Amino acid sequence: LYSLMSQYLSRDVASIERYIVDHVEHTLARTRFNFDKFDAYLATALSVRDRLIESWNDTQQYFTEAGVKRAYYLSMEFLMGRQLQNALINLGIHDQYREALKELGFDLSTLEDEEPEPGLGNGGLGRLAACYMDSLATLNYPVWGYGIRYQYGMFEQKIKDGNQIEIPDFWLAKGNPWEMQRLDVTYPVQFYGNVIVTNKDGKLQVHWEGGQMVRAIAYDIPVPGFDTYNVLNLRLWSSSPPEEFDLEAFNRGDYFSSIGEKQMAEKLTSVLYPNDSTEAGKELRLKQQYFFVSATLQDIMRRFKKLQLPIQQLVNKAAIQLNDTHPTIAIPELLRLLIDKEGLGWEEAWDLTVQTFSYTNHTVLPEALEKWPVPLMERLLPRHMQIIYEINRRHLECVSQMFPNDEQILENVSLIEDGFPKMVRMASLAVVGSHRVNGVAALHSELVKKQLFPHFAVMTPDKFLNITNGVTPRRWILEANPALSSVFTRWLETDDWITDTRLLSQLEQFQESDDFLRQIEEAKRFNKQQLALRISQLFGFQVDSNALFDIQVKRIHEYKRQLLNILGVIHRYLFIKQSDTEQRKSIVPRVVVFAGKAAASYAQAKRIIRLINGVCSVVNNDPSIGDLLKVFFLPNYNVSLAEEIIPASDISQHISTAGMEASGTSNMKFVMNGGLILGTMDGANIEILENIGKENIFIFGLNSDQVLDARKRNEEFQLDPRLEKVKQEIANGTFCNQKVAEPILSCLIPKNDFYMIGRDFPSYLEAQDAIDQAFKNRKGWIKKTVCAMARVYYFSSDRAVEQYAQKIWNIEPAPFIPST
Ligand code: DL6
Repeated sequence: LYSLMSQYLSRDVASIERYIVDHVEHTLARTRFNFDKFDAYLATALSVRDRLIESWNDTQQYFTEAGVKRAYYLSMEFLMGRQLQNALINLGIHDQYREALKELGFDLSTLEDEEPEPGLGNGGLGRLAACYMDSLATLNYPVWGYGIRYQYGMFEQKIKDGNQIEIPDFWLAKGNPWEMQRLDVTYPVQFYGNVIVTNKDGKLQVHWEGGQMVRAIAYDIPVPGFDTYNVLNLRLWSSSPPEEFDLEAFNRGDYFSSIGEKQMAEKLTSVLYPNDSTEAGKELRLKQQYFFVSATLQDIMRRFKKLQLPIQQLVNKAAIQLNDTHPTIAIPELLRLLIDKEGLGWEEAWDLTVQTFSYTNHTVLPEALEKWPVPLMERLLPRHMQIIYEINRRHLECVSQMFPNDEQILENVSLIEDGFPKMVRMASLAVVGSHRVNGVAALHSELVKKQLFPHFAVMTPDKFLNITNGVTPRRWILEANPALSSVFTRWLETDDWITDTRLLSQLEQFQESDDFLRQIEEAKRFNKQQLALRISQLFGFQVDSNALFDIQVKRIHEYKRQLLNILGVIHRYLFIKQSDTEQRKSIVPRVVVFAGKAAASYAQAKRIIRLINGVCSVVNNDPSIGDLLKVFFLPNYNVSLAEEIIPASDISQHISTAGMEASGTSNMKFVMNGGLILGTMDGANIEILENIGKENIFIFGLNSDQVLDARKRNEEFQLDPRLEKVKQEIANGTFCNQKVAEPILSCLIPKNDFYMIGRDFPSYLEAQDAIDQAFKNRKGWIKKTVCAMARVYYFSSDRAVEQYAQKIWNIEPAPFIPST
């Protein structure tokens, strides 16, 4: 690959060897004759980081000197995936490093596998943030990411006797070569305490005093773009005790309580919260949010202050994006800084705040829209609670002018929910305090307006917009699928598609070329063989790579309906078992793959994992089934595993109950990699259908209006007899014991079936039949995948971040061109 970046780097293999060996000797203090694989990985990573730091410094200095407006992406999660391969490819020096390491006796891809994956996110939301950082860097936008450096990321999942076991993931155990600790960038963060009002020369002044202090320390991770000199920054905060020792406690002889305080401070950023369990540890979660937001705003303000501009200019120099509701406390925090520290009046401070913030909503699930108990907020953040009350008072005044004498509306739109205790509605606060609010797919953005915030949408219709998610073609095509990438480059006679996915549309013209179709098929076969190899290493089963690979990988959640999938698998199993030799000839062999984690406290999701594993063991060990059906649950789904699985799919399932999946992003990745989708009319599936054509996607089930209607009516209906049979088999205990089976079966009683599994089951099976029929026509199938790949270019994160930059942040690209 040609790379602009590589012009500025030494491309010479001998110097690369020298850089690596230098780190072995001087950083790791090993001898050049004695270092193991992990040392080699570390030294390699450090040598790449050196290159990144140089560009990072230049880029940041350039942004400062040019005085550009910057955007800040605040996210509690960044699921970056492994860095080494990504950095080498983006810098255009992968081949040179492979060569240099070969000379040193190491294989680069083996070293890449040595890298522990930082699991600093739950799933789609965190991975989206990582895709956006890659695109922003590639397109030279002046943006920084801000987040938390959790010491324990998403747990490691093991499967024991079919059950999920959670193992803490101390990903930093062997150090992290990609980060730079910045002991020069630290801020105090305050909790608890009291609000004192003083009168100075007739002017009231508000002070937040006392309480607990924690120190935030910055860790910077350089984010290289593809084929550009620009390198962006991801700044993650870690908590530590304040610098001043608690002398008072010490002098009281209370040595242990002074140490206890310190440990408390360190605990703050120790663990990532799951996004689908609600109650546990609320206070710590809110503390994490405020800690991260407070440090970030102090940092942004410090950078702004260096420009020596009037504070009113903030909006021309900074745009702040709230990635979901989690960082919403930033809104009252900025107001507090502007009013209490900068001395602005309320109106001016409020306008500035609203113009600075924008908010992306990522879910309509009520349980994921955060609310905080008022008593907790009053105790932990007393000044913020006062500010929120004042925002609410003014907000309700506007509402009652627009909707006079309507108590119901006032109650609905109030930022404080009545009850015991009263709760602060953070999503509503995010809407009121932002000038733009976006959903992440067309349907979702409509639901945000109609279901979540109907009155806000009437009051401020121009605030709401849609920006459909996208994924980066660098990680998700180029790196994950080198076989397919080289076919693209060969036929397009350019690798420009890596930064301009629209070029992929030209692939469609080759669909009549047998040679092209053969190469596409070969790439797919190669990827399926690789996955088959992984399956045989994990489970000892040899699977046929000519079988249809049918994949569902994502968080395990009832609304994502892994249950519907496994019920379909059981039906298929029973069907094969009762088929005679003649009937079996027409059955398409399938390999069904599941992967995903359930939140540790989500009992039903864990039962579904248990059922899936029960089915795996019965089906795979039933000699009467042979190669016609094999089912696997791959443990510990993460970004690296996704990179292995996604290129190998023929079909992937995105089968959420319509109206419940905000967007989905793996649906985009699968299609880019030549897999077709089995899906519902939900999230981004709808737009994927519109782009690739209905003949290239398998859609089934109720749409979102029909789901709402069915829930409202909640009528009795007759379950499909095939589903009854499947239920009977589960009830018989074929796959799991009664403790697991009963709560699953009870959800399938029509009156309890919130997720519409019973209603969608017949059309799901019909769609599965259509897939089998289509797959039998090999050439027809490959043509479908080609059309889909050629037409899915819209879902690149390059397009998505450009929309954020233009429609929300109002920022321009700022490429730094070094003098050679
Ligand atoms: O926007 C990224 C991603 C979407 O693709 C998923 O559909 C959506 O579920 C996810 N949202 C969240 C929010 N929290 N919860 N639950 O993870 O965002």
